[in-house]
Amino acid sequence: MKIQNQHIQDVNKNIIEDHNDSFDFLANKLTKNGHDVNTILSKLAEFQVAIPSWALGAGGTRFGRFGFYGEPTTLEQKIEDVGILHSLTQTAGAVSLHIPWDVPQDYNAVSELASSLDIKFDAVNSNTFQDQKDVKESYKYGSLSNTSQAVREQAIQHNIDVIKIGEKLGSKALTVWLADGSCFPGQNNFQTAFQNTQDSLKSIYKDIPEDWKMLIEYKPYEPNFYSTVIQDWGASLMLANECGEKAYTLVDLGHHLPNSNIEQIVSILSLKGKLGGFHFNDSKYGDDDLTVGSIKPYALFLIFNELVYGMANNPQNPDLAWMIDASHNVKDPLEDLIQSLEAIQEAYAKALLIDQKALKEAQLNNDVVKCQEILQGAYRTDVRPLIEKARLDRGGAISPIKAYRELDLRNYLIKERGRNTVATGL
Ligand code: PSV
Ligand code: MN
Ligand code: MN
Repeated sequence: MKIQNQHIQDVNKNIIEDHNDSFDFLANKLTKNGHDVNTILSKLAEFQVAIPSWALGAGGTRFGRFGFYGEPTTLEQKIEDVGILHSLTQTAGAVSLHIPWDVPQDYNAVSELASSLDIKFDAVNSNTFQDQKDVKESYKYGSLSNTSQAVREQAIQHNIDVIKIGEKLGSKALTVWLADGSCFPGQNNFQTAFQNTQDSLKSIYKDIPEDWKMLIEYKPYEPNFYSTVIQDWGASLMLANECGEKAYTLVDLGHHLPNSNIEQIVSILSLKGKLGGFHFNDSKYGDDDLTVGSIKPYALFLIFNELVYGMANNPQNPDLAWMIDASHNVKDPLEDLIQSLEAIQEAYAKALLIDQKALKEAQLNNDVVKCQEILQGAYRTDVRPLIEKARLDRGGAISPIKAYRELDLRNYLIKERGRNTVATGL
């Protein structure tokens, strides 16, 4: 299913006047305060976030899964869903595939479909946290860290196969997330597990193409509950440094212990030129994978402050691979992703409003109150008209949720695909 641009414009018609009023008011105010509104708008329009193939269906928990009707079952349908998101929001111009869930049957057809919807293939993700069909070795006790060489070799080969698939689609990065770890003290020798992982990653790295990145994701716990081999950014950074300059750390917002200062992690990785990728989500307790910005929007803004600073001051970093990594148990996945995309844009726009010069001056004067005023002044600005305008200028919807509902898109998908479809993935 492809949305006609005219349909989006028809929905926009009813709210365009309101939008124009609030945009003009905000743009005047920002211009008076020395902001270049057009530059902000083009930065917002350029900011594209990848949608992972596993976020397009209902997630579920270990207690059960409540399906969402009309879920995509094939790779083509997943790409079409991203196409819907992109048409409405103009900020979801990429998809991140998970192998083996998303191995294309027909590479040309898949590539053509994606480019017809203006969608690129972002990082490809390997999967050594489940046992795959028709393979000899099991990952029950780990993959790249396993004490068995045969298991490690199988996991290494899988990652190399994933790179080859990504190359055919034009991806430029491999993301490695390992479930490896232990559930009980004494189960693993920490040093052996880490050393094995390092050696395995180095073997994979040899096959990373010249213009690719290898992104190493960390996570402190789950599915292993006593230890995780790559548990934090320090472990990830050590491994990336060992592998070489094409290897980077990937920060997933949900992969930190409670109250971690994620913005500081982001800042120091940027300084060291080792921040390569970013997974957005939100959480109250752990790796909850909730809608971005739904629980801690101020923390998200502070993280964006560091990202914006890093993008402006740390050319030693590559262009980051941005992705939403969320799970949808009670909401329509597409509505949830729209809300996430909006929250990302909102935090980014607010961070762009921070007067960096004034902040630096206040920091040099140790004017702590002023520093806080500057940050919170930007945070308290209602930037929604800017985001609306950035979308509208590119043919998107002023209000993507409203358009999604008014165009009755879920029912179209149900009619096309049937009710009880189940998306492959997490
Ligand atoms: C599991 O925590 C996880 O959500 C990681 O964040 C990965 O990015 C993703 O699964 C898919 O491999
Ligand atoms: Mn992740
Ligand atoms: Mn996660």
